[in-house]
Amino acid sequence: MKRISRFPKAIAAISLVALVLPMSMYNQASAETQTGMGLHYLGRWNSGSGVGGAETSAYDPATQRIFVTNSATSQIDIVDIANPSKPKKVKSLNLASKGVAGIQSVAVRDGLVAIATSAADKQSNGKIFFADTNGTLIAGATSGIEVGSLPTHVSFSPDGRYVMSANEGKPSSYCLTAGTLSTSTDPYGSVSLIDVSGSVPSAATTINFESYNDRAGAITFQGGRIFGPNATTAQDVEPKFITFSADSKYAYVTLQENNAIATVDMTSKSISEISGLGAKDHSVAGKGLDAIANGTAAVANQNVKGMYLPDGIATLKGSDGTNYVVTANEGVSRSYPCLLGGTSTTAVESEAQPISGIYDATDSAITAVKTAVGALTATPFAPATARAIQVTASTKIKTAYSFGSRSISVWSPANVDGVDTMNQVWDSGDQLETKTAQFNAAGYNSDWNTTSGAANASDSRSTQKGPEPAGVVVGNAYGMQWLVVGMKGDGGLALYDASNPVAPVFTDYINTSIRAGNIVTGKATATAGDVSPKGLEFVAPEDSPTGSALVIASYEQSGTVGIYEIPNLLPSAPRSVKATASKGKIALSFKAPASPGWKGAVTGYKASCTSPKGKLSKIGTSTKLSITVPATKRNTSFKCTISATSVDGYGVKSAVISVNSK
Ligand SMILES: [Ca+2]
Ligand SMILES: [Ca+2]
Repeated sequence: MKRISRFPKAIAAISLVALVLPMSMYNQASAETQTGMGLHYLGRWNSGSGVGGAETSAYDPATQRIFVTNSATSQIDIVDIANPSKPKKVKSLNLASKGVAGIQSVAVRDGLVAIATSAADKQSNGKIFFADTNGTLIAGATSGIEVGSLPTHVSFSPDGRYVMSANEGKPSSYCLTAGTLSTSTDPYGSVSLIDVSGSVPSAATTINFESYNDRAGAITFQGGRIFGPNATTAQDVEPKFITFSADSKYAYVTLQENNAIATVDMTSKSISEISGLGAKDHSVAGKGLDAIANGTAAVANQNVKGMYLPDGIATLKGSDGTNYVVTANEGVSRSYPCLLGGTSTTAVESEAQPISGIYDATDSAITAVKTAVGALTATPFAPATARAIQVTASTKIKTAYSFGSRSISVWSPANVDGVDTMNQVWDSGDQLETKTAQFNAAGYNSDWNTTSGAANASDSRSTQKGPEPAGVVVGNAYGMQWLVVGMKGDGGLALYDASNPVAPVFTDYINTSIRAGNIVTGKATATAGDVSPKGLEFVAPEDSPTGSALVIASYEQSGTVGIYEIPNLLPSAPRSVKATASKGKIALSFKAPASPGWKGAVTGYKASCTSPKGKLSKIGTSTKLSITVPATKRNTSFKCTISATSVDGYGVKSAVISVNSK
């Protein structure tokens, strides 16, 4: 297990400064120990299924159980995490007998578990199943509720009224039937709303994007992408992941392949906005990338544009109440028969092409890019070429648009403008790739080989999506807003303090992969640890079995769930302080703080008493401290401050007492 705090050892000395900081101060500096205010590994649950055995999890505070999608076996595994260091499986709910051939997502709220499933025919409509927290299907809805094609994410609205699914509607190919792209070949993308305010969930309202069919050009112009050959906008959009405004009035849904975010007006049950995201300019300082798989980690500026193509999305709240969304800009490319104009219904044609294979040799600028980073994959489709043309295997590009931006971005979403460009307020730039290079050199930009089960070579994914940030989750704890990013192509999690959402601060990184392990032959014992994080869940302290915030990460390649704690290092003050002054001593006694921080420990206590002759101090670990005082007159007044200091030295809280000498 690798675990890295956010600052180098040289800064450790600064932690002493915290002793004189104001009460309850949170200081960004941290010692390099496993005691900082960051992500601390608590435990792991192993599905035993390996790849696909644990893609996403939902936590129920009432039962302290997690519900884990096991798409390898078409079941939900119910796991007790009352002791997060030793998760134990309670039971499974297997849905194979219901015609389910894939489980994509799960959510839980107030005792109701919602499960997003697909049938063997991925183009047919999927179903949402509902169960109680013991894994019993809800009577009256045991056959599931039909939603759109391939529900890939399911979520409750914050007010608890709706369960919403994002239905990707992925094509099986772009091959034509009688001259057209049939909706049985490329189904509509959609979102479905199920009102769960009644006792038994009833039918879904499925909302498609037909009203945007005449706006494919506008969406592309505004930085989105509608590019499946012969597909209408309604067919081409692929809703992927949902987040809601805090007031439940709007949902924001990533359209991953389309490089866009759709706004759903929950009141009118309509799509009120599609916002294109544009592309990141990797030639700008601070926004570089490592586009060369040469075994060396080196982030550099290149004349390449990175399409954001986000998967995960979460809502951030500004201190003034402003609503923002944050996206994990994973990147995705299409690979289907007939994509590049072929007619074979079985030969897969891929959008992702090395720049060296599609650059226009008559253009000096792209030729220079090819010389620099020719193996980096890019698209021959829009925005590299005109949207309306038929792209073929011989289509050439003059600008390189690569997949994903290797970053997270914060956006200010619009709600009712029709088609627009999303307003970006912050991007992590090259920070994720730079930090993973620093903290995970051995596993840098690499995932695991799902056939051999072994880790791929470091730097091997640099020509594709690099660290591949795919999931993001936001939660509140200790008066702060936290943001966690899961990186599929790195294996690690990054923690940001996002209390100011327009300027999140990198705070910690953790990676619990084991490079020598194997995700195929070692899957029963999780020899590879946790590989390729996908679903992320944040558990607030008030809902947590430990009393501290938890992050629950589901790992799609290892089929494991990792549980991490963000400890509260902001201790409360020492309690029941007593002081007596006599015989040249001040004797102080007190009880330990009620919430002393990580693992119930504080580094120790510092008592300082001021007298007419100056300040006297004592540092100790005992709840009884004795301070020798110089000879003083009777009835000299001392004012004593007893401070409890957190284990990493930057959380301090104090109690004050006055005492007169006898
Ligand atoms: Ca579709
Ligand atoms: Ca490299």
